[in-house]
Amino acid sequence: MNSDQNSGPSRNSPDRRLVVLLVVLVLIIGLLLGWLLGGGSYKSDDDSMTATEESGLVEQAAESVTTTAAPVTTTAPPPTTTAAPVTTTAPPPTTTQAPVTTTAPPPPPAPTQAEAAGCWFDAGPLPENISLNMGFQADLDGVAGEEVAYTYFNHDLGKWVLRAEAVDGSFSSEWLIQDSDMVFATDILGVVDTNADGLPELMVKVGGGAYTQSIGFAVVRDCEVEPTRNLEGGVWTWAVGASVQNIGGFECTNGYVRFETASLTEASVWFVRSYKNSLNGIVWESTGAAGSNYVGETDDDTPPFESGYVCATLPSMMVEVG
Ligand SMILES: [Ca+2]
Ligand SMILES: [Ca+2]
Repeated sequence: MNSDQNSGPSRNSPDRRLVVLLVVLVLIIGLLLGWLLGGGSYKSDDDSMTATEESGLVEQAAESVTTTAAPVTTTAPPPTTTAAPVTTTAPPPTTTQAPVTTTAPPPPPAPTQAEAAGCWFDAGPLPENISLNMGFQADLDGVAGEEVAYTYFNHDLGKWVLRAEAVDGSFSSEWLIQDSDMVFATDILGVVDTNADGLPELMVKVGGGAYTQSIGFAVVRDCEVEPTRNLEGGVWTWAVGASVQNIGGFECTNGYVRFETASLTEASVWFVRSYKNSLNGIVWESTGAAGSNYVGETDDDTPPFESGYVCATLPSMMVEVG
């Protein structure tokens, strides 16, 4: 039995081994073919993966670049938003100017010059038989608006009159110049400020003789025009001019007026009198300074001063009146 069992396989062994060898060869060839074909596909997969990975990195890099650039554009807007408030703050001035024009109309009831000055005076209408001189218009009392002062000759009275009126007609006042006459026309010579108090005086020619003119000063205060006076209460006038034996004049300076007069004596020298006077209210007073008054004589017949007057005038406007 053992021999049969052993002889069987030994008899068929060459064929079986050939078959096994062929099967092994087929398997090996199949494996080789499979490896060759499969290796190419792996390599291409790897390449595609790396390629997609690289492209992915490029895209991420590109995105990171754009996302980092974006903050720059987001930080730029703030300046434009801060610039806008400047344009919004500009309009307010135009809106605040508008109220001024709307508040301007309401206060039209302005007081008259007399009401503003707290006084009242009415000289009445001008007489009919008169001759008028030109008027001087300025703020003569230092209150409210301007006043006009002028002289006129009243033919019925044979006298000159100094008249002052508020421009708005709320007050008027007159001074009858007693020393005036028809021969020498009375005129306002100018608006001055002899005492440097800011309030004007009217320098007025109130009379005259052959070689001289008589000059006085008047003021407009409390709605009235009135002459200035000496300490005794008389109307202050000063003779200005020159004759053979007399000269007179004055000079306004430093808030006072130096009035001078001189007469030629029989000894052929000039007897001189000089007064430094300052207007206090409507009264002329000595300045009180040492040497304010001077009385003396010259050494010879040379005149001690020039006749006439020097007094700076304030701005005023010449106007037609009546
Ligand atoms: Ca006035
Ligand atoms: Ca004055």
